[in-house]
Amino acid sequence: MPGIDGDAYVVTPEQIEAFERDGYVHLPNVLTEDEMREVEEPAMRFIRGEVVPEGKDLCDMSGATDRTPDEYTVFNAMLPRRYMPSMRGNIFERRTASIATQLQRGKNMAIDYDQLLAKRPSTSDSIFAWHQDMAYWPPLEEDPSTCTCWIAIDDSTVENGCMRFLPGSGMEKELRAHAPVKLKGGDRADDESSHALCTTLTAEDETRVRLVPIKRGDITVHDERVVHGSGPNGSDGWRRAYVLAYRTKDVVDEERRLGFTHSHNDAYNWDAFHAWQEKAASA
Ligand SMILES: O=C(O)CCC(=O)C(=O)O
Repeated sequence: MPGIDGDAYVVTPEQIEAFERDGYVHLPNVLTEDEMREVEEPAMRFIRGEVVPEGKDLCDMSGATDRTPDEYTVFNAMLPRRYMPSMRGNIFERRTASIATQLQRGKNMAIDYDQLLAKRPSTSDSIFAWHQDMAYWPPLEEDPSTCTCWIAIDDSTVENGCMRFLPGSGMEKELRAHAPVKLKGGDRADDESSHALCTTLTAEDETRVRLVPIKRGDITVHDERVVHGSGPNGSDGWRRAYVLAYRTKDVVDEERRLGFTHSHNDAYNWDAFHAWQEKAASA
């Protein structure tokens, strides 16, 4: 039977095909209401400022650089499991481990990083710009296959800025060009301070965009190349989500050898991006 099976979650062949074809898939009811506490309670400790990630691991992914955490419109805590180790091994990890293995057809997948993303209510710039995840990461030798499991802590709706995807965009031969998100007022932030990258959609792309509203406890899973992002939160509640990304064990090991942990404080982080950008520019 598809769905929850103890610590596992059984994915259907159709869901695996959708993931491979579109670059993302929506899986309903991955955590029950009771199980959601294991994700929501730690998330609230970050949002309330009781656990504070170091340096740039607490940032605003809207692209703004001049705000304090209580003003961030896309409140982003990188690596919650590093800063609150009691989160490790929770039910979301156990279930998504089984999902990642199935979607990647038995590959050896390991947790690469996690992230908490909370959009402040009624904020017009709480936009997560269009991007491909690989644009944020260094190009490596090993198999880059990824399952980024994004769980809705609140019902995620068109109004509050649900995920949106450009299906099939990950099949394109090259990564699209990305640039740092522009700050308000038209000044381009340097990548070091802005944290956020964006790519531009064509008019034809726009006709193919899929908005993916999901319920609390549902997840979307996306790969490393699909173009995706999310719109602003125009509702009067938060849009909270927790992300756990699995990549092949080989690529995670390669990243760590290079000192790349997905912390925004890594010395290698933006060097890798520059190398990628230069490669794209000279292609
Ligand atoms: O939470 C969002 O709106 C965007 C998240 C995202 O882009 C990601 O997890 O790769």
